[in-house]
Amino acid sequence: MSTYLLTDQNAYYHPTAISDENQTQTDNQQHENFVATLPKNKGWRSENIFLYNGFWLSSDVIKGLLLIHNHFKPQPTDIFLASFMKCGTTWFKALMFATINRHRYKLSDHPLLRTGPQSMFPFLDTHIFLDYPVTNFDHLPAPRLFATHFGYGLLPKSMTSRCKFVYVCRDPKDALVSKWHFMSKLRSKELTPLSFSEAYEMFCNGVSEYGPFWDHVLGYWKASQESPDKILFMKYEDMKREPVVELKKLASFMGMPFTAEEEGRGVVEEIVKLCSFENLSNLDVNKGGGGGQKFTTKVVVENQEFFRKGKVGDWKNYMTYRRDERADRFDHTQQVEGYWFGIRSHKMTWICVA
Ligand code: PAP
Repeated sequence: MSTYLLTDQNAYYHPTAISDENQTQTDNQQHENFVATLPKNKGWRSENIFLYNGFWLSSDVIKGLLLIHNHFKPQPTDIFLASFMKCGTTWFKALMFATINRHRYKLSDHPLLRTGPQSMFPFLDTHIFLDYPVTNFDHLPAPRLFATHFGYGLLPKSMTSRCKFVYVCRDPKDALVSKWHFMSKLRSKELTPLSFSEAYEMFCNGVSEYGPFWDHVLGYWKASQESPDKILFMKYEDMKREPVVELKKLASFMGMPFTAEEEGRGVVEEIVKLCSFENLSNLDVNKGGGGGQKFTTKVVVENQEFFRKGKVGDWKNYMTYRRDERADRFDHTQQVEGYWFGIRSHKMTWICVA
């Protein structure tokens, strides 16, 4: 069985092969038949993505979503890291795991240093079916940590009403650039490459895996306004600018605030340093040294692919603010269900106005 963690530590997993090949084939056929009934569009990694309950999803993650609805048993102590793709999952995985487990591991000999952030806790969307027919997470110690890219409205009520969510958002222009690089690397070589221009148009039209971006952000944003004790809405840019302040906020929300004594010893700064892009991206395990994220039996992504530049504002190398008005389209035209949600990109500050 595939497990994150193990007896005394929440850090490693050992997926094994699916055992019943015949049953798997029957299930897969039924799933493909169902997906074939959905509206489809061009995918960024695979040939197609499908519109399911308002979000564009790959066939694999639709399977994961259905399994989550049918089989996942949320615990009130569960904490989810939710995000749109390329908005900071890897970074926040490291920060959340290191913070929650700070009494278990010495920072000088931390599992993050040996395995990388991807192995710290399960990416539920696909991990749910890595163990045929469905992965069991009952053995994980509380609080269990999970990551997901699913939009808020897609998740079962049993999860959203009982569990805590940390949502990390990022300037969509940087998320687009990051996603285009990432998906281009993973894109099947049998398909024609996706140009940045095409990706830009698709992203603006909401057509990308887990999109539309704005529906994703606003789903969590509105829920965080209604239930601030259940959903913490955070921003990649804020964590970059004031990591100590933001990490303290995150720790308190997760129910493990830093004590004055810990703050005095510099524990917050040490965790920030441990999880920094500079530190993590230079570790062997994150530089092609064997670590990776197993999404499905076929899709395994090496750790190094989750570290590129780690900067705010790389979009400026891809979009010209005034000349072609591309950036402008992101900043000022997004109105969703009566909310304006814009970015003053020149200052990198966010405005969210109801
Ligand atoms: P995912 O959606 O596939 O899980 P995710 O981790 O959310 O990816 O995003 C990857 C981005 O976070 C990359 O951004 P870039 O392409 O603009 O460089 C990656 O470099 C960045 N990233 C990864 N780790 C860190 C970190 N520790 N600090 C800051 N940024 C990071």
